[in-house]
Amino acid sequence: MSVSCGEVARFACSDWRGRGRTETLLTKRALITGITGQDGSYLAEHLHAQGYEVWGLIRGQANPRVRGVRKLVGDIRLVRGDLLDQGSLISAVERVQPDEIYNLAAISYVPMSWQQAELTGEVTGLGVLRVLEAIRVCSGISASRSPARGQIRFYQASSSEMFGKVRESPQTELTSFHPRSPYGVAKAYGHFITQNYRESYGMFAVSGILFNHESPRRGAEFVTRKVSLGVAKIKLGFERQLRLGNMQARRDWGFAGDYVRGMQLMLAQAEPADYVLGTGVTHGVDELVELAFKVAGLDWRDHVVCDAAFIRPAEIDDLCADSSRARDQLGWEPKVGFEELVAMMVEADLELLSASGGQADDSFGPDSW
Ligand code: NDP
Ligand code: GDR
Repeated sequence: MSVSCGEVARFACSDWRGRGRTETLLTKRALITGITGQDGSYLAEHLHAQGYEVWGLIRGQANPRVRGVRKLVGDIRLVRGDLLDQGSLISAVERVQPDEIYNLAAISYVPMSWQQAELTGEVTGLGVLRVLEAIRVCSGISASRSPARGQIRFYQASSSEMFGKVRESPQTELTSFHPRSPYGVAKAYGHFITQNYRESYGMFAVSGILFNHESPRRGAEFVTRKVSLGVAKIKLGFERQLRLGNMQARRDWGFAGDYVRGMQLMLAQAEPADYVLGTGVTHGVDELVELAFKVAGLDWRDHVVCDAAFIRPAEIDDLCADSSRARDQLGWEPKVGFEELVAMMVEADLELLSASGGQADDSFGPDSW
């Protein structure tokens, strides 16, 4: 029976243990870890629009962020699981029986990785191994038994943080790593273990090495959102100052909505491979700040204070992506430029804070490392 994209069909099939089931299936079923994060919600929306049945892995007993993601992406199903708990991941894969798994879950805030280095290694590093093991066990794959056709395809959220103290610029899939934080080190482990499972077991496992990508849904602890929220609070009279760390750092910033398209394209290829996604253009934190204040008709020099509490023990000075492989092989290109992105974020926060009387979901407190 052939089912074209987006069509729905009823048919009987067996799960990986051979138990029969009859279900209504969409063409593809995706399981997303990290569904409550920035990328999780955009990816869920994108896959849903492509006709996928979308499942999200949720941790915790009463995760407060579930309501938020349900509001953004109505039509998702949820399954419990935690990257720290191997059994829960096996149960989740067994229950969902996905065609594709996107592993977006991580401790992703770089300063926190110095405060909780071991936990970061467990979640952001070993967590990747646990998801791969769940796939391997549920698919009956071993060193002597390759995966059958129709195997689960796996996407790992690798990061430009792995390049760290960069060896060359711009960075490609072949640039070697010199991570500068426990987070970057953990991501490098996740990257290599994904590659290793591909090479050891023939799994369709790929890493997207993504450069910074932002949006109005970005966590308030990251610099772009901290700035857009700060500008909005100052403009509306709720605050007078914005305290920041290293204003000289440079990043390759893009829009998250563009990057999730690339994730799905990576899993749609005939052969598994790793890809860099970025804009190829870098800007300084100082440029970000100047532009964000300008969008609100303010002068940053009247409000921004440099605070040593936000300086990191080891910094990455400059990152710049060379996404030629993604452009040539996936046909991927970012659509939203830096100026548009900053304006989008400042305007969204002005609207949010105007409506909420200055309240935003930035309750983490000061984000010094
Ligand atoms: P977020 O920090 O917004 O989201 C992280 C997600 O991980 C949350 O949904 C969180 O769930 C989940 N999570 C944390 N710990 C666990 C755990 N133990 N078990 C299960 N889930 C857990 O990240 P982004 O959406 O920005 O990024 C997505 C991924 O891409 C991350 O892996 C990040 O490191 C990586 N990345 C991001 C880039 C960016 O610029 N945004 C660039 C390159 C890579 P909960 O709600 O329960 O806390
Ligand atoms: P990054 O993003 O560390 O690149 O990791 P972040 O926005 O936290 O920092 C970017 C740069 O801004 C400088 N900076 C500040 N950063 C924060 N958070 N707060 C400040 O007050 C501040 N002042 C200056 C930082 O020093 C840094 O140089 C993000 C995360 O999403 C990772 O999970 C992801 O892997 C990488 O991007 C690619």
